[in-house]
Amino acid sequence: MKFITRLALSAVAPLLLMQAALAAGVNGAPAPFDKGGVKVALVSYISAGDFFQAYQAGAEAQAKALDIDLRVFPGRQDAAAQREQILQAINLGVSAIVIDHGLPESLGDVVQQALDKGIKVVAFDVNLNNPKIPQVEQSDRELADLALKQVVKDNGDSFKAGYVYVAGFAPLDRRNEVWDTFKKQNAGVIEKARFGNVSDTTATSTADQAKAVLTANPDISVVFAPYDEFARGVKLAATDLGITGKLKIYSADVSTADIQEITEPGSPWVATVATNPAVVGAVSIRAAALQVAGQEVPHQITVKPTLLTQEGLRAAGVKTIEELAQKVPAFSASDAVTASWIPDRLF
Ligand code: SR1
Repeated sequence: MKFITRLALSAVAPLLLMQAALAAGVNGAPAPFDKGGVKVALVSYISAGDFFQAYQAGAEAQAKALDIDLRVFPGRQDAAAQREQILQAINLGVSAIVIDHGLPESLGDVVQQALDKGIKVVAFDVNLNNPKIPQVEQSDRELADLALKQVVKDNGDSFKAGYVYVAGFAPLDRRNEVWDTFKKQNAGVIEKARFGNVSDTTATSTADQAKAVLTANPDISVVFAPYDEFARGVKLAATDLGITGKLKIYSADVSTADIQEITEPGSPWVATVATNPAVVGAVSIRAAALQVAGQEVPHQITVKPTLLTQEGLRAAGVKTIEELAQKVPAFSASDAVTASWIPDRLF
C-alpha cells in the first residue's frame, strides 16, 4: 500500500510542480497576481535601436518577476499597425496595455475602447492626455538641461550649433522646449542647421543628413543630438568627413554600444544624459500591475536621468551598461511605482 501511495505521489508530483511553475503567482501579492498568469500587452511604436530593445527587455524581466503573461507587439514605426495591435490586445482579453511611444492622434479612439472595457493603460513617452492613464517619462526637460549645462561647461556660451530634432515625439518635443529656451537665454549660440529623421534606419539616415549639413556649415562646433541614434548618425558623418577633432556631440540615452562609441579614442561624442531603459521598461510594467491590482498610481511617473561624460566613463573604466549599473545606483533600479509585493531584483 505504502509502495502504491509513493508510486502515485511520484507520478503526480512532477505535474503539480509543472502547474506551480505555470501559474505560481507571487507570494503575498493581491489578486490577481497571487494566482499569476495575468495577461498584459506591451505595444510599441519604435522597435529598432538599443533604447527600445533594452526597454522591452526590462519590461519582460519585470513581467516575469510578477508572473505576468506579457504579450509583446513590436511596432515598426507604423501608426496604423500600432492601432491594429491595440485592438488585437483588447481581443486577447488583456488586463492592461503599456503603450510605448506613438502618435497621439492615431491612438485616442482605440485607447478609449480599451479603457471602456476596463483595461488599464499606461503610456510611456506618448501624451495620451487622459487622467486615467499614467504617463511615464525620463524627466526629459531635466535631461536636456543637464546636457546643455555640460555643453556650456565645455564650449562656453558662444558657438555655432547643429541640432537634431524630429517633431511629434513627446520626449523630443519636451527636450526641444529646453533647447529653444537655452537659445533665447544664450544669444551667442547660433543654430546653423536643424535636421533629423526617425525611421527603422535612424542612425544612417541622420548620418546622410549630417554629412550635408556639416559640409555646408564647416563652422559648426557643437551638435545637440538628444537621442542616441541621432548622435550615432552625427558621429558617423563626422568620421566620414574627417572632422571628429573639431566637433563635439551631446546626446540622450546610453547603451553598451554607445559607451563603446563615446569612450573610443578620438570620439567626438563627449557626453550623454540617460536613464537605464531597462529600468524604465520595468517601471512601466509596475505601473500597469499596480493599476490591475486596484492600487494607486501617480499620474506622472518619472525616472531621473544621469549625466555621463566621456571623461567620467573613461576614468571609471566603464565599458557596459551592467558596469554602469554597478557604479550608478539609478542604473540598476528605480523607486518609482513600487510596492512591497512587487519583486524588484531584476538585473
Ligand atoms: C524618437 S523618440 C526617441 C527617444 O525616446 C526615448 O525617450 C529615448 O530616450 C529616445 O531618445
